[in-house]
Amino acid sequence: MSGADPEAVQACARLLDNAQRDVRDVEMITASNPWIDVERAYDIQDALRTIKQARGAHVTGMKMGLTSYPKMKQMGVDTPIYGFLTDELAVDDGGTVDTATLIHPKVEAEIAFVTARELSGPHCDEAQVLAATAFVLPAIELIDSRYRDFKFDLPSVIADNTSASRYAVGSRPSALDGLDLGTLGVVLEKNGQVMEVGTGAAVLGHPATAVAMLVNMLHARGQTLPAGSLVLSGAATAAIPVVAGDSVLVRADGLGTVGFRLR
Ligand code: 0L1
Ligand code: MG
Repeated sequence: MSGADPEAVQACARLLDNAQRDVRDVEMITASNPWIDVERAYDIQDALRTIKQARGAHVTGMKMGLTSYPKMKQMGVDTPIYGFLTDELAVDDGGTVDTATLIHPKVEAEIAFVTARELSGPHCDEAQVLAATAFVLPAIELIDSRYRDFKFDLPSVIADNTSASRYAVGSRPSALDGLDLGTLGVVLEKNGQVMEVGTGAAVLGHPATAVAMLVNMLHARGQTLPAGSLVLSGAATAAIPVVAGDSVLVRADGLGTVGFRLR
C-alpha cells in the first residue's frame, strides 16, 4: 500500500465490513472520502479481505465484475473490476440463502473457471487461460451492494468488494473439450420462469478473456492467480432482484444447472 493513510484505509474497510455484517446500507464511500481513487479502493478491498480472514474466513476464489459493455458504459469506464470470494459467501447447489442477511439482493448468471496451473501477467491471454483451465461450471452470483439504492462510483464499488455477497457453482465439472464458451447460451430462471438469457460472449466477448484480464490486473498489484483458483468470470445475463421465497436457477448449454432458494 502506498500514498494513503493506512488508518483511513482500515476505517473504510471496517465500515464496509460492518455494513455487510449488520445488514445496513451506507452512503457510497467516496462521498465522505474523496481521496479514494481506484488504487486506494483496491487497498481498501485488500484490507477488507484481511479483516475477514482474521475472523476465520478463507478465500475460495476471485470474481470479475462490470464485464459487460452495457454495464461498463453505464459506469463510464472501459475496464472491468475484480473482487474476492470467501467460504462465507459460498452456497451449495440446491441450497438456501437467508434474506435476513442481505440488503437488496440481485442474482446474475455466470460461468466459473477452476484453474489447474498458476497464471501470471502482464500478458496473460485467452489461450493461456483455456490451456490452464481444469474445468468450468455454471454459476450464480448474488450481488448485494452495501451502498444505498445500489448507487456507487467505480472506486466505491471496488472498495465494497464489487458487491460480492453469495455465489453457487454447479455440482458437475465440465472439461473444455468440445465447448465454445463464447457462443454458449445461458438462461436465468426465477420461480421456474425464464427471466434473462445470455451468452458467454456477453462477458467481454469470451469469459476466458475476463479471466486473462483478472490475471493482468492482479499482476499490476504484484499478485498471481494460483493453481486451483475458482474464478467467476462475470455476468452473462443482466442481474435480477430477488426476495424471500424465490428460487433461482441457471442453465448453461453443456454445463448443466445450478440453483438455490431464498428464504
Ligand atoms: O459482479 C458484478 O458484475 C457486479 C459488479 C459491481 C456492480 C454491481 O453491483 O452491479
Ligand atoms: Mg458478477
